[in-house]
Amino acid sequence: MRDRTIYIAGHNGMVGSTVMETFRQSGYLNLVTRSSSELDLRKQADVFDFMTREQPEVVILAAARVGGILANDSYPYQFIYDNLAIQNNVIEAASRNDVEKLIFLGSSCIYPKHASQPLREEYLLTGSLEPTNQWYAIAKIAGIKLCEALRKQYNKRFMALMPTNLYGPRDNFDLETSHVVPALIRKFHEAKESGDQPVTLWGTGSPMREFLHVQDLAEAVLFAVENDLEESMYNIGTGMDLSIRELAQLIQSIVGHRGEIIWDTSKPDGTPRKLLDVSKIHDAGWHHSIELEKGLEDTYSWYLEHLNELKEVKI
Ligand code: GFB
Repeated sequence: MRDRTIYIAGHNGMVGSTVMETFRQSGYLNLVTRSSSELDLRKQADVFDFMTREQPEVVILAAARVGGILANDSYPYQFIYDNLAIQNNVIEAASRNDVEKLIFLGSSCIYPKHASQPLREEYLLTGSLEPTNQWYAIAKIAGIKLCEALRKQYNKRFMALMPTNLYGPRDNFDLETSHVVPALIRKFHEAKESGDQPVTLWGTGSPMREFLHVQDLAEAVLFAVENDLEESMYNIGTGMDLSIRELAQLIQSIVGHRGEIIWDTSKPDGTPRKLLDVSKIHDAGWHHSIELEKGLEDTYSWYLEHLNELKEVKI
């Protein structure tokens, strides 16, 4: 099994790079990768040529246009178009070339804004989406449905994993486009360094969020590659959430900042809550292993070690 050729799309991102490292450490040696400058996944002909030449047996689709609440709200066209183009091209090319298994990665924002909690897989498409990330969510829902249709019509082993909000080493620490965890690590660190200045955070602090360390997601991808899972879609999370205010207090204490926290309510809160029901993947045999506090401590250590190399990633 470990000699199978596996194409990891998006291997330079936080998810793709962690998946690649995890597969390498588990003894997979035939890993195929291309950077976005070598292969633009939005270009259909190039993706078809690449897949025909390489003939991977497994494809992990971790390439996507991603970002935090403000990036999603500010660049709606890039979030819907780039994601649709990438996944259409990769999924169709994989299907045409008889790839044995494809794992498509989505996000918990695909569920309706006011769905009951915790979110079960069958709540998909039962209500309207959170407006700030509807563009990204619609693209991801289309990707899930592409895999489901190929499964239903052609019996392909193409499936989707829906991770909750992710964090960890190699995240995007740009303050405009990042997610909340890297933004808070950077804001509290920089405020501490300038003498415990006040830190301004977005929204009211009341939204509830669930966080999964990217290493746990990589383990879930490995689990999905190595096992024959029955369903076409599985939620991947910890099953536990906390408020953004509680998250802020936790990161503040890990970083050691002693100043004030100011809430800028002109910035959006987004979905009030999105806690995943993870019973399906638990029943299949996967469970997360990194608890939030430990994961945040490790991420802060990684941030400190890489402060000098961190480049600002802008869309
Ligand atoms: O992580 P985040 O950007 O994304 O924001 P979402 C989570 C919450 O943290 C929101 C608050 O309520 C933000 O208002 N927050 C407070 C901050 N301070 C900050 C800050 O400095 N930076 C950021 N980024 N947030 C995204 C979706 O939603 O989640 C994506 O837009 C995707 O499409 C991703 O699904 C997982 O959880 O609100």
